[in-house]
Amino acid sequence: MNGAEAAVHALIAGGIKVCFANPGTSEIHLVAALDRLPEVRCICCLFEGVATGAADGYARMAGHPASTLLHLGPGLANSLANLHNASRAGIGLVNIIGDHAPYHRRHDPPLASDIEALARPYSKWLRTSNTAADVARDVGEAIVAARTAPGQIATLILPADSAWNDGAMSIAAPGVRTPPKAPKERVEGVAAMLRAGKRCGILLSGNALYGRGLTAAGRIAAATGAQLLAPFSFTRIERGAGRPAVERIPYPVEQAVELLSRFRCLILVGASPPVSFFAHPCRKSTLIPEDCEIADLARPGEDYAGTLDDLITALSLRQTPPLANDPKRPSLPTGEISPQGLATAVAALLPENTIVVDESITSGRSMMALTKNAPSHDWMVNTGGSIGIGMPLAVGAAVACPDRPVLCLSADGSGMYTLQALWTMARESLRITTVIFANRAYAILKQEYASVGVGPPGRRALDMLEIGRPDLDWVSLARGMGVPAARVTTLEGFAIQLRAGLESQGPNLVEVVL
Ligand SMILES: Cc1ncc(C[n+]2csc(CCOP(=O)(O)OP(=O)(O)O)c2C)c(N)n1
Repeated sequence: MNGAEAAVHALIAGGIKVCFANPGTSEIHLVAALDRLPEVRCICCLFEGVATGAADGYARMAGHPASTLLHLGPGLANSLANLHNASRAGIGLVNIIGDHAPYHRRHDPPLASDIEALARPYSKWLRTSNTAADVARDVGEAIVAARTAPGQIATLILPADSAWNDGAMSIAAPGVRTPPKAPKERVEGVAAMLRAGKRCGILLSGNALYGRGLTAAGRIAAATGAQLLAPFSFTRIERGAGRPAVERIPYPVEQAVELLSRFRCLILVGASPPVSFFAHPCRKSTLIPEDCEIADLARPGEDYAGTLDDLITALSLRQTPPLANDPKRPSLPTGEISPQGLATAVAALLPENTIVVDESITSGRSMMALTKNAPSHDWMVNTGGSIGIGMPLAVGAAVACPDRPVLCLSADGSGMYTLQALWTMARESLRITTVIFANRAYAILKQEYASVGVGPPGRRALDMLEIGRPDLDWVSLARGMGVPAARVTTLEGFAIQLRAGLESQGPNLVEVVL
């Protein structure tokens, strides 16, 4: 068996089912091995940032990692922005990158680069497999690392000769490290804090925002009056009717400070104390009031749901059900397009079980508030501030959950970074409705410009903050990649296209002209 075959056997043994790939010559032996071993589904992505973003979306919804397959340093470099987002969020991902055989690299061929140096800042685990005999063990260890809570990026560099040489071995299924629960003293300290009756917020992150963790947190909130909070950047929230209410810390600093000023103590579950995205000449970086006490309940890498269950025991809560949002649908809005009207239409039409991917930036600021009582659904957002993740995340989510509709809400500027994802949606017939908010501007940057006090933007500044002239034609862009598309200019038109899109079994796109 050659190293490439051993790598794929090890991926299969480790439960990796999907590989988001953009290979090159140095990865051809891996491509051939993947061709022979169909247990791993290979999904071609036309830009590496789509591959890493899709692997992120897949892991968020499937609960286990996917792999990527990238070509040398330049392929990795193209993927880094979304690898950054995944690394900020604690997403598990097995990142496989080919390299030249060392005897060839010594001649400094055109595509040679220091791949380890490029990968290091984003990889919690990083290794080059130097011989075919090492490959299976290294893939197994990469999978264990990727699955280590809360999830880690494990990068394996596979030189071409390690892939093509014989003498490789297979491995047994790699184990999974069970995350520890928080120590008893921490749980008891937090229980005492909650009993003291101070106004508490519980800031949840990672998998505490869905499944068992969220249910437990909802029970604690119902019994103690604490408020559940999510960071502005979260991986996935289960929300809507029947789910506990969780308030997301807003992006605008004034609004975040105002929300957090309500609390005298903040209990952290895998989260860090909230900070503003950017420094500002007249503002502090931290968002919580100075007299607010912070308590770490569970730290990243610990078992959030298990720790929250322990907190329930420490508080002697027996059968308190979680406080849940009531079901409520607004009626369909009519008339001129507005952010509020668009959010109302989404709330009126969102099918139960939809996965919403939200990179709508300024156009979607009302979306989460207005969909709070819609039938239960999942919501995912950008986790590292590097824009261009929405459509790739949607690809990964749709691959992980083929029976669920995916609604991808994307601002036009953000969408342009990784629009190649549309082609993968068409190629794989993914059930994704993409809504593009075409305001033809980097609207948030215009707001930031106004807020830093540098005066009104001149023509040259505006040319860097507006993206019209020429106006992007999203309908043609989508159709050109095999995705049916329509443009709407009224709320009635939006509702018709959105309903049709969400009912369809394949990809489609709606361009909303703002
Ligand atoms: C990779 C990357 N490049 C640049 C930026 C800086 N940036 C932040 S928001 C933004 C523009 C957002 O515009 P759009 O997505 O159209 O949303 P809008 O603000 O118009 O609602 C840019 C360029 C970034 N965050 N990430």
